[in-house]
Amino acid sequence: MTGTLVVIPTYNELDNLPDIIARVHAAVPDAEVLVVDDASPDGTGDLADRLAAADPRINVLHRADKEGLGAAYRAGFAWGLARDYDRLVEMDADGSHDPAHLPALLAALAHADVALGSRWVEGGRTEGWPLSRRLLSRGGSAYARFMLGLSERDVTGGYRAYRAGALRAIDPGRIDSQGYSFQIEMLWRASTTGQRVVEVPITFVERVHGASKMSSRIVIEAMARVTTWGLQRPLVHQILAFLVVGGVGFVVDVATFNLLRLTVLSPDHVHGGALIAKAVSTTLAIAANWIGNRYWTFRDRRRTDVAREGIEFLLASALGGLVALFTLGVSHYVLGLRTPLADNISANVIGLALASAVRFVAYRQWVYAHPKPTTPAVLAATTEP
Ligand SMILES: Nc1nc2c(ncn2[C@@H]2O[C@H](COP(=O)(O)OP(=O)(O)OP(=O)(O)O)[C@@H](O)[C@H]2O)c(=O)[nH]1
Ligand SMILES: [Mg+2]
Repeated sequence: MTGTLVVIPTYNELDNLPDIIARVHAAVPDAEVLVVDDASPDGTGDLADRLAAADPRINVLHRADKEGLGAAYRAGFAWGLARDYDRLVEMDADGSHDPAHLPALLAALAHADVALGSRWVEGGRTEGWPLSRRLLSRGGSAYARFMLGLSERDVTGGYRAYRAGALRAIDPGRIDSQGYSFQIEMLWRASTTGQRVVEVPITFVERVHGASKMSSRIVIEAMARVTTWGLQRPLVHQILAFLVVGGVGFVVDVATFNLLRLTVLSPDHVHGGALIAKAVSTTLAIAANWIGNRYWTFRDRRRTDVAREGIEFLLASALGGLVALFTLGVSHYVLGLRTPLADNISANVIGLALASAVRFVAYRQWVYAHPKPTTPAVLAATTEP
């Protein structure tokens, strides 16, 4: 069978279902609809059966238990792929996803494999959402984009159209997320399987009837999963490890400095004690950073020539120090911001951030630029004539 299948999962959507299906057919008359109902206590499933009996374009898949949005979509997509629809759409029943956007989403499949209904691109928006909900959605998308290296703006939305081939490649059966992370994982798999993804602006309308099934559990599931997936990506792992190591180095620096000043290098007894204490504490902090980055952050790239790595690491760290000094200099002398607060911000907030960024790039692109050759490569290189 060819054609379009709109999959609509429902749980207690009695007041929304007839309207949403009628609007789907008003927008795309020949679309087929599949209602996937998880034994809704309010009788949504029975209503769907009655609607299906009166209209051959409507189908119903009954499931015995409420198992979450992810499970409902997996079953609905499998149903549609088994019947060879060539375009499959996912859409909420609660009216948040306006069927009037369907033609635009389907049209986008002419030159893409996946079309995302997007609230956060030019022309897209939300209606009736409080600021907190908008921030949660945007923040969640931003976090997932960073952790997973996705380029789309709206990665949690649930209004999407897929070509059948793309859906087969994504293989929803392999996805085990339930809530929002189902949508994120679908998109992530679309990206890793090389699908062309486009975003189509939509207006997202807050539901009018019925209760939201969104819960803190769903948000926590999404955060935890995205974090776990992201940490498996080398760059994210490196950035986070670098920051942790830097934090430890900072503690070593401050603790050593104060310990020395309070004991053997007290300024009352030793002339220039503070300077010596700072020199010692900085050296120790750089050493701590080196150990942490060599054996953790960049462990798969650490070099056999330890001395050379150490010298380069020291130079890269010094470069970071110069950047912080330069930032303070510009702020203090060029911009004339001379209050203690301004000095602190330029040295310890902006300067530190810039210096850390420069150090990270220098470590990654220079000191630890090359992955450690694997043993067979080393052997091959050394046995070559
Ligand atoms: N079959 C099935 N459908 C579900 C389940 N949970 C939610 N749904 C449906 O999935 C769609 C989205 O759920 P909503 O409760 O609107 O969740 P949301 O859109 O993330 O949250 P709100 O914006 O607050 O509405 C709706 O059509 C629900 O009826 C479930 O466990 N099983
Ligand atoms: Mg909703």
